[in-house]
Amino acid sequence: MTDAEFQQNLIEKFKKLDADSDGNISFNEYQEAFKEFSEKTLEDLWNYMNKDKDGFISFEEFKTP
Ligand SMILES: [Ca+2]
Ligand SMILES: [Ca+2]
Repeated sequence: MTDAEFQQNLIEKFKKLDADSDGNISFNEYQEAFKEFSEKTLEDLWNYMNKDKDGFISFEEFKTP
């Protein structure tokens, strides 16, 4: 996979999670997408990804491991 393909892949994933296409993933959108995870796992992963704690996952946060 090239860097461009990898980037495109990330954008596709982000768009799928961003149900209302406002450029941010809200906790509700995130929860809908990962219903099969336990609440604890969801919260841990959310807190890990939402680095600036603003209540949304931006694309910048999403693409940063
Ligand atoms: Ca959204
Ligand atoms: Ca954030």
